[in-house]
Amino acid sequence: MFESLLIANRGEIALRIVRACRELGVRSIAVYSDADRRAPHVLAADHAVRLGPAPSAESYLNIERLLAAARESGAAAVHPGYGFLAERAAFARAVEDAGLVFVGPTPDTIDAMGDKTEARRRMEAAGVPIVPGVVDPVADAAAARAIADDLGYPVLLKAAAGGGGKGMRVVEAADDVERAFDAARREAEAAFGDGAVYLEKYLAGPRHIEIQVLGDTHGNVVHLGERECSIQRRHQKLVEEAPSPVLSAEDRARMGEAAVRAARAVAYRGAGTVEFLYEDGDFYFLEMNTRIQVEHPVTELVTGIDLVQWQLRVAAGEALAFAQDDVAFAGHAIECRITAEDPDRGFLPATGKITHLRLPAGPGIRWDGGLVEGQEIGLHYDPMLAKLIAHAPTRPEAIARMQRALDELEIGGVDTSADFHRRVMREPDFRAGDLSIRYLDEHPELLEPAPLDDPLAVAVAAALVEHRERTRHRVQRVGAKDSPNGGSGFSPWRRAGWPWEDA
Ligand code: MV4
Repeated sequence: MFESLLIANRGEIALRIVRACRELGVRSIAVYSDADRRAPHVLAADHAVRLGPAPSAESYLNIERLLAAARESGAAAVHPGYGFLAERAAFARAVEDAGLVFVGPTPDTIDAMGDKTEARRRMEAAGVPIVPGVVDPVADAAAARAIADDLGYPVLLKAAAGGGGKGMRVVEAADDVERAFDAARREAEAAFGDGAVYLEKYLAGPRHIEIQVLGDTHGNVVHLGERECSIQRRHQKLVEEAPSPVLSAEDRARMGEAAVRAARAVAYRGAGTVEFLYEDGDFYFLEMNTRIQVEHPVTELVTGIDLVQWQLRVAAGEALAFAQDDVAFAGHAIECRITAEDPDRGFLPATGKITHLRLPAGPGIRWDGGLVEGQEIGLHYDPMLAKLIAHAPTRPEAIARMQRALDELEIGGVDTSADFHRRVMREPDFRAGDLSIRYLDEHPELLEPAPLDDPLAVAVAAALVEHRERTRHRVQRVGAKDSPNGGSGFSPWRRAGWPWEDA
């Protein structure tokens, strides 16, 4: 194992990687921007290096600064986490050129999967099912029209340099191809500096099911089963689970084998994810993510395999200690992403200081987060604050456990998505496992506060409001300036006193 690791990331994933370092006896080196000077990942690491000002471009995305930090701190390896530079081949190359180990696949693998048409070409050659369509960029609108006529409508135009849903356009009818093609080309050019566009048959309501793979440098590749990630909003996943509520053991084996073929086709090293669209027992390769993913904990909980630890072991040249037949699945795990966003206002990003924090604990609960009281949540970085993961023998038990944990969770001072997750856990289609990528379109009620429709709850609420009105003078005696809520007298986490108690 290498002696030290620079973690080129922040927040919960940086902390997750620090924990893996601790268990392996690797010295952990955090990096931070001015906004993160006292962030939990900085305090947790063995050593920390300042990168620069808060904006990502001047800190977590600054390759020069990161390499300088690695040099200064004597790092032997670099872990990119997810987001930021995790899937930039140029970063992986720069790390290796500096004589350091990059914890991830080779730059060539990242390049091959980053180009979506190249990826489709390779997958087709490897016998991995791809969505019907082309494997080369389309030359012009006329060519697009001919291909689309042939495939049948609707079709989907995608940017070859895209991914993650950026620069996609659905085309419903032949007359719309030309306009959509020109728009997609312009959008791709503006977003990626590369106007190449290709097209696929558009699937209307599939599930998003992805397979975790793990490869080493000795030619071993295994898959660790699937994650169902259908519940998402604007390509941001919100809830993930393992296993999928619909996959049979045969489906799992077929998709797993396809994912292993996909990984072998690009000589995959480390932890990666092969994304599929799944509809009625058929599945199609979508993209491969060449990084550790946010939702990796659900796979860790059902397989008992520490993915981040294995990323480090593989990067250090170790061979996988288990074969496909050794991978066993136990129970069901669900992850809710807790973000600083207000689900009642279109997931508007929320800011503020964490004034109160109570974290869930107890059987089968895992909290992957880097949150502390007093922390300022700003707008510089991704709004994801933490992940709450529940593991139990069955899916209904995992849901009940997640509900119990969400009820224990208290975050004061910043709006979060936790209420949204409470609604999802109660929603009948979710509970039935009836999911698709259209889930939130089909459940707009989840994006509004739950109606207060229980007569008893309404009566209690009215009584409390009445009480508060009558005792306003008492509340106002409390030092308004010191109050975390600016002196409104109300805090959900601070008992203001019940009507039957003396103030
Ligand atoms: C599709 C599709 C339907 N048909 N491709 C969205 C992100 C990018 N990874 C590919 N995406 C899609 N590709 C065909 N041929 C629907 C989506 C899609 C989607 C996929 C996975 C998870 C959520 C999604 C939400 C909207 C659209």
